[in-house]
Amino acid sequence: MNNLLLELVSHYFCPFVQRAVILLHEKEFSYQLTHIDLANKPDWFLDICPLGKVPVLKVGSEVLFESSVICEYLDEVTPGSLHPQDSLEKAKHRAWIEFASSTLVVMYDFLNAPTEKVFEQKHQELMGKLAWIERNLSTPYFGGEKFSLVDAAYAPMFYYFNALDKIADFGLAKTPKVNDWRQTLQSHPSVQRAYAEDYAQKLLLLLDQRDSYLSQLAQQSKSLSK
Ligand SMILES: N[C@@H](CCC(=O)N[C@@H](CS)C(=O)NCC(=O)O)C(=O)O
Repeated sequence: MNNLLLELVSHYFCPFVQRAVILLHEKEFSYQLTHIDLANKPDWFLDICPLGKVPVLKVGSEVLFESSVICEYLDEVTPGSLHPQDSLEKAKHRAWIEFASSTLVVMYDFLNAPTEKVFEQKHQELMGKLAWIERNLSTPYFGGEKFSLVDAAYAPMFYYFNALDKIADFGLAKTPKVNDWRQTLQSHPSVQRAYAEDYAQKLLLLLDQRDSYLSQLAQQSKSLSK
């Protein structure tokens, strides 16, 4: 089944794309990666994707969109499900995947907050999300001993943490179980393979170019370290 003809339409910095990349590695697919410019979406992409968002997975001539749908599909067509068998547990995992998506949106708003006030608001929101995760997390993985689709959904959030740690201490390690989970996921093989070595550095460069409160903090931390 892993010899499907797969093409993932991607954007380098998109955490939703990274979920799909993690699954592709976890389930040992070979695939082609096509990066697009989201500021200037090509017509062929707009013609196949009703939401105009990445990731899109082309399976032969078929098109899938929405990261959680793509991840479930990749899981289902290969042996060894990354979802719990029990229906209630599976439903709970799906709910926490939704929560991961809402956390990524807050994270994006935090990274791009234009003013200190918005930045502080988003920081509080993010810490609130982490507290919810802390209370519902098993270890070492989200559901216990086994890597699951929930883990793939959250792992890209920690890629962001790596870049933020280079700017300042934002208290991201204050939730101890989340912190341990972060370490577990970052040494999980498919998560490591999906994470480009230079990702944090490139993300910092991108954030630097934005007119955001975080970019001001990044400038300050650079001048302090000189
Ligand atoms: N719910 C979607 C979210 C995907 C998403 O927000 N992708 C962003 C990039 S990270 C995008 O393509 N944005 C382009 C746009 O909104 O025009 C999923 O899980 O796949």
